[in-house]
Amino acid sequence: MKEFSEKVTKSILTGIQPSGVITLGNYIGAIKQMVRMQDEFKSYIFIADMHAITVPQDPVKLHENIRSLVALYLACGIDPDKNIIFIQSENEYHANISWLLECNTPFGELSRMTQFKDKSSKNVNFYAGLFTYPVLMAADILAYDVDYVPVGIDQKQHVELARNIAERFNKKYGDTFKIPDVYITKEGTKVTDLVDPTKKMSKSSENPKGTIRLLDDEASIRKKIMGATTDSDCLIKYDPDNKPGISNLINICVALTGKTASEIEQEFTGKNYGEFKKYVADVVTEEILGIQKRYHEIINSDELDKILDENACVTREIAKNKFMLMKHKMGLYK
Ligand code: ATP
Ligand code: LTN
Repeated sequence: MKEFSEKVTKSILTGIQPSGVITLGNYIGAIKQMVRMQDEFKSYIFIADMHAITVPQDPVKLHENIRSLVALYLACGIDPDKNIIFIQSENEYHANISWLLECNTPFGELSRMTQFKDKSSKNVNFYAGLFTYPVLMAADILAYDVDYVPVGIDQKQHVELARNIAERFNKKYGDTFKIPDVYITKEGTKVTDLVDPTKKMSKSSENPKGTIRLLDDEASIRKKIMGATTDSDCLIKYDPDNKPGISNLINICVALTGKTASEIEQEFTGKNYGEFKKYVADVVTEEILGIQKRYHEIINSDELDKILDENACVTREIAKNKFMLMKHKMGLYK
């Protein structure tokens, strides 16, 4: 069985949906943070594929996205020796735990989830899974008795629901779950859409020109950056309110080079937007081409399958124990 290093005591768990190829936004805002956290925490990182099917998915594309997301994680520096990376649907106990939790979750509490209200109001045809999704998320979290759940602010309400569900279950049936804390990931590193810099860059975005995906080819990455929306005053200055386009490009450079915004401003004093964009394109392509090189070595390797098979076993064992304990507490045994 895989063991975490003895030096780390606190644990985290986080999931990302394979709803498209991950973007530069996901990389800068989430994955780079996970890489930084991997020496400090026991980390469970999983591909939330059962969450992805709460909205319609093309099966062939979904399958491709799942495998490619795992390979991208590894290529971005998530170390399989320090993290347990796994695919949610490979561990049937998440769904089993979720059902027991659903039967302990008031309908009214789920009706208050803002993400459900948002997503269901945009589409007349939505499915029951979209409504019960936060309970599956609670199951993902509570199965592993983790200390923290790092998520963006949009997921905070779901983690709070998981805490409520756990507290209520513990009270009703006796101590069963550790109560996790939400760990809000920094907003400072938000990357915005290149065409509409007031919007978040998002992997399910419909406009490909505004989004850089980690598997885009070099020419198209350069083209998207050179075509990024800016403004007409020709000043390279960090000012997110008045110059969202240029500020987004500066943010990207800060995240990828380690330079400060004012160092970048100084370096480009008196230069034009074309020169600056060319620099941004060089920085981004250098980073992404390095990731792609590692990705292509990993995607079809036996190593990937070995890691996923091993971690499916490890996580199944942990989640199975939790499921058996819950069943027992609820009187579901012969
Ligand atoms: P979707 O389009 O499917 O909603 P998304 O690309 O918006 O996906 P999520 O799957 O919701 O991303 O988020 C995965 C992680 O990436 C979260 O931690 C989130 O905070 C982070 N993230 C997503 N987009 C950005 C962005 N543009 N800038 C910084 N961080 C981001
Ligand atoms: N719902 C999250 C993904 C997710 C998750 C989780 C995150 C599913 N299960 C458990 C943290 C912990 C999203 O859509 N970003």
